[in-house]
Amino acid sequence: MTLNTENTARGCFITLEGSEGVGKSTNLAFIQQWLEEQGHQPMMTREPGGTPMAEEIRELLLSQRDENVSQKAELLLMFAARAQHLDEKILPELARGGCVVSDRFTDATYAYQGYARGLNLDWIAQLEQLVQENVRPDLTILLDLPTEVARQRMNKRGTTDRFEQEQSEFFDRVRQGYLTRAAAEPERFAIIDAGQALEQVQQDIAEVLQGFFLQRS
Ligand code: Z5A
Repeated sequence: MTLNTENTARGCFITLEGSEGVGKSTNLAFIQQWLEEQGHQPMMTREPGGTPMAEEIRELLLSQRDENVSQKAELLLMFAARAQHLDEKILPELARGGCVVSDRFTDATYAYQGYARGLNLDWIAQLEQLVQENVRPDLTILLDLPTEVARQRMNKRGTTDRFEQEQSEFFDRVRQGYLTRAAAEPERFAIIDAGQALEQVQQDIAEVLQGFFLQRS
C-alpha cells in the first residue's frame, strides 16, 4: 500500500512510549478498555512487530546471541519491521478511519538507537522519512519513571531480553532521549508520571485521551 498522508487525517494514530518497566503493557490494556467504552474499536499493535514478518524481525532483535550486534544492523532491522508493519497493518487501518494504538513506534528508535546507543539522529530522521513519508503519530503518551524505580519493577519479572541486559546508564539515556523529544514536540506528547499509584496513572491517561478526542471533534 502506498503511503499517503490523507490516511492519517482520517484515522487516529496513538503511540505509547517509555523506557523499560514503566508500565506500558499494564496501561495498554487500560487504554484499549477506555477506547472501547467510548465506542471506538482500536487496533492494538506493537513495535518491533505487529505482523508475522515484523514479529520474526522482533525475535531477531530481542534474542540474546553470542556475536555482537551491529548498531546499524539493529537500526535497519527496526525500520524494516516498521515498513512492513505500516504497509500491512497501520496504514490500511488508518485509511478506513480506524484508531491504531501502538506499543512503541519511531520515538523508541530515537531514544534507544539514537540517544542511548549514540547513532546519528540525522540517519534516523532520514530513515523515518523514507519509511513513513509524512505519517507520524497524532498523540504520543510517554510514561516517565526514574530508571532505578523501573529496574526494581522489572527485576520482579524474571526474563531478560537483549535490551534488558543493558546497564542503568543506558536506560537513563533512553529516558532523557524521550524527554528531549517530548520537549521538542509538546503538542504531540503527553508526559505521564508513571511513578504514581496505578489508579492515578490511569486517571491521567484517561484525561489525556479525553482531551485528545475533544480536540478532534
Ligand atoms: N526498541 C528499540 O530499541 N527501538 C525501537 O525502535 C523499538 C523498540 C520500537 C522491546 O520493547 C524492546 O525493543 C525494548 C526497546 C526496543 N527494550 N527494552 N527495554 P517492549 O516494549 O516489548 O519491551 P519493554 O520495554 O521491556 O516493555 P514491557 O516488557 O512491555 O514492559 P512495560 O510495559 O514497561 O512494563 P509492565 O510489564 O507493564 O510493568 C512492569 C511491572 O511494573 C509490572 O510488574 C507491573 O505490574 C508493574 N507496574 C506497572 N505500573 C505500575 C505502577 N503504577 N505502580 C507500581 N507497579 C506498576
